[in-house]
Amino acid sequence: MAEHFEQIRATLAQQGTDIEQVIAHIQTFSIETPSWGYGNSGTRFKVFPWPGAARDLREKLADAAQVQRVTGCCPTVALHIPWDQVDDWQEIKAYAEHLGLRLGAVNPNLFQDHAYRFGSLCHFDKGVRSQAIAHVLSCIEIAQSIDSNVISLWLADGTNYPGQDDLRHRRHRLLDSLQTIYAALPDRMRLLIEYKFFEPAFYSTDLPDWGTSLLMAQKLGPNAEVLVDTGHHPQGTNIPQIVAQLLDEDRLGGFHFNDRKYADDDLIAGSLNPFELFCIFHEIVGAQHESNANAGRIAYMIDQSHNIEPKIEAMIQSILHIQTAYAKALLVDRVALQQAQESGDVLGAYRVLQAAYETDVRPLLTEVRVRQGLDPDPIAAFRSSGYAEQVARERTLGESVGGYPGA
Ligand code: LRH
Ligand code: MN
Ligand code: MN
Repeated sequence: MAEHFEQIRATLAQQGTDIEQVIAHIQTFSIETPSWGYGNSGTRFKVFPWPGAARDLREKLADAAQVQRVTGCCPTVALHIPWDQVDDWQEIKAYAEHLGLRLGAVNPNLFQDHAYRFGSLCHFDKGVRSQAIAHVLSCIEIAQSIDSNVISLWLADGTNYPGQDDLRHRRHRLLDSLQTIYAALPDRMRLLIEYKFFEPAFYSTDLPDWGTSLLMAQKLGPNAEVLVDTGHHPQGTNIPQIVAQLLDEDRLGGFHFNDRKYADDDLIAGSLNPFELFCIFHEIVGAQHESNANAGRIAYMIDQSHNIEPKIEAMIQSILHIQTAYAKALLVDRVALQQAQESGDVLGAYRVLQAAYETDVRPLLTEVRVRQGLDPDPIAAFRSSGYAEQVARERTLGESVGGYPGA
């Protein structure tokens, strides 16, 4: 291990990079986990209850604290309202802090009320639009009261059949609703607009792609940005290029990481396509090198709902994959890359990237963890803690409060 670490140090030194800089970047990199990833949820076919899965927000936070304990890089937890509806937010905030956590992005739920059959912010009925707007405004208030400065907005709005509704009118309603929401946004708060190309609507989706989200964000103002959920693109979409474009437009708000093979499968981030994840981080690190301001304020979040996997371990595994992808991107020899690019050396440039991707960064991440007083193997640390067995004994098997679907 030590020998491998020295090898990485030497390779970086040859590139003119001090390994301490790389370590410092990894140490300051944090990822937000979602409250809804800790409760029982599944597919629309079946929810298989996990023994000991969290049943309410306090238990979800307790589980998130375990993820933070073994990884050291997940200090915040995203909320979904009303899945996480509580009476006293100050009490929950204090509880989170007692666990060493902070409350993160607030996600308004605009898809599970009966009123939303034909949409929420785009609905033809002004009354429904007002209900949806009022819900987002109440989420802004919650965010303010818990010192969170991110609202992540995702709509299930769309149509199932051509002609079902007027697509341009829906767009006008969307913009109008978003403008009302944006006007209520406090200065320091950001509105992250998430897109998804299909599901649950199967003919048109009102926010289907990054371009539409970007247009909306640009019309709203500087505090509106785009949220890239990695599971929300058609097959073959070049997500790293979307990331590059958004960084260049100063509108990359954040990520919902997860992996998928077919559609919005919400699998462990980096489990199926780790190279794509690496390429995403390569774009971000490249922008960081050029002091792109946007690259420094990206909200890195996970959005996964596990059905058959152990939920806490799946979350930790995702973190490890994301950290690995970032660490590898930090190793890219940018000088050599630029030289190869500018001399038309197609394969040479590719091989620079490949050299970083193929580096075993485990010794580097071990070093980072040991310096933070963590176990080099967070999954093993979690397993040996006995926490999973303890909560399986203490928490009775049951449906979680909130979750998706089966909530
Ligand atoms: C929609 C989505 C969105 C929701 C979350 C539960 O597919 O990605 O972010 O809020 O899942
Ligand atoms: Mn998402
Ligand atoms: Mn999704």
